Amino acid sequence: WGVGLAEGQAPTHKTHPLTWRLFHHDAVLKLADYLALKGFDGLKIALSKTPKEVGEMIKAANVRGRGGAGFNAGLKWTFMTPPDGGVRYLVCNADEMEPGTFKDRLLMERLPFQLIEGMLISAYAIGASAGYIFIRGEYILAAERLQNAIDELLANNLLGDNILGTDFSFDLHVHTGAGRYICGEETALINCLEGRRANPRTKPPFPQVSGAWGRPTVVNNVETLNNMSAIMINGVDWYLDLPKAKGKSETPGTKIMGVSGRVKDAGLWEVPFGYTARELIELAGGMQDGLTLKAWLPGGASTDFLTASDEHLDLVMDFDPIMKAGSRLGTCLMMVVDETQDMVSLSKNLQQFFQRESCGWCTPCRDGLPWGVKILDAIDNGNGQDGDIDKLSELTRDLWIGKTFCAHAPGAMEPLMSAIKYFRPEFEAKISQNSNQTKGDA
Ligand code: L3W
Repeated sequence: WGVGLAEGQAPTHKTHPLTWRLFHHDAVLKLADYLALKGFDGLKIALSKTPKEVGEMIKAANVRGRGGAGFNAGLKWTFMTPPDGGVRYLVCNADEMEPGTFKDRLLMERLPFQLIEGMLISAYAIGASAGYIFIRGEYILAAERLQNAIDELLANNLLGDNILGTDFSFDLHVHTGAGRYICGEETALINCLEGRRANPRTKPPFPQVSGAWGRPTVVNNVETLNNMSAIMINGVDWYLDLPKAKGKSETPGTKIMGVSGRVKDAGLWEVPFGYTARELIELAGGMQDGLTLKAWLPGGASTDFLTASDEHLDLVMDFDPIMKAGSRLGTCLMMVVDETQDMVSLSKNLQQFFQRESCGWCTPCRDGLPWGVKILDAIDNGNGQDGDIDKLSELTRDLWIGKTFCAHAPGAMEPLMSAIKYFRPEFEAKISQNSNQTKGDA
């Protein structure tokens, strides 16, 4: 966890606010251990302020949402409709199903109290009296550890009624999902939480106005919520200054970044914003012996392929630079592709995933994604036709933002569009292998 530190220097709550406790314990699973490492100091500071003051701090800190979209969490909180005496909810989005992404799992399995403390601070700020951790069903260990932490906190007046003797009360529940990628979309998540079919809802109204059971609801990602305690303890200016350690970004805070694929040492690192893609791959020990980097996805399957060019490898892994290069940052867990991997079958694999995970609610997504798979499968199996690449390109336009109900299909089109853009000769080569072309009638 000591990335960016001089030799012998230990990570602290100031240098590595998300993971420094793991320098002391492999996992912090007992309340006593968490309390000994500044546990709930952030909550105590928050409770000494008004909810409005806490909300203003988080908004000023510009904690950009870590689930993929990068929306300012504190600003999102301000969209809650004013209290009317009814219940308001805080939901933690722990449905981490983005391919290649496993940062929230680490935080929940090893630091369950830190997430709950972040939720308590956030719930206090937005006036929520009940909360849910919506966690993907496969994360069995994380769900167990969160439930154990909740039980211990309830027994110690750190959850439930009149927390620490104040007027603030908060009930928290762990809700396991049944395995649907679309539940990561906040309104599909809310439908699922209510026991309905998990398809997205129309936005607006946003959940902050009408969310779970029609009540004002904030949905924040696990990693986002993990930032709250450290901001209370160290202050907003400290958070804003964190990227100065690298000097290449103005996005506040640190981020759990990672690399998977055929690198020597795949994994996760907490670093300040400002690391380049090249530096992240170096942290992962570089490519495995004998392999050369060909392409990479910045953060999950629903981002765009970028290449091994210096222009792309020197990009700072940050929301705006990656967006300018044509992709979204996504979860910032890179997936690398080497020269031995075939972009057609890789694209097919990704599209099969998105097709399977479509909720089927809107026609373009439900019917369009299988078309993409069918064409890619034909090309991959030597049955490609002249014109197939044009058809795939047309599909990427037909399934783009504004033409589908939610971001699922447009997200699916990102890796496909960019694979064609940068690796078109690989598609053409496979099509030309088909000796049975029905020219002009594909
Ligand atoms: C009020 C406005 N609120 C935006 C809020 C909105 C949401 C957040 C981001 O996901 C990618 C997608 C997947 N008034 C607002 C507003 N908000 N404008 O800000 O919103 P948006 O629309 O930019 O993004 P999105 O559609 O929620 C975009 C990925 O994120 N995704 C997320 C998955 C996350 C997890 C996880 O955290 N475990 O699975 C799901 O679709 O890649 O392309 O809160 O309410 N005018």
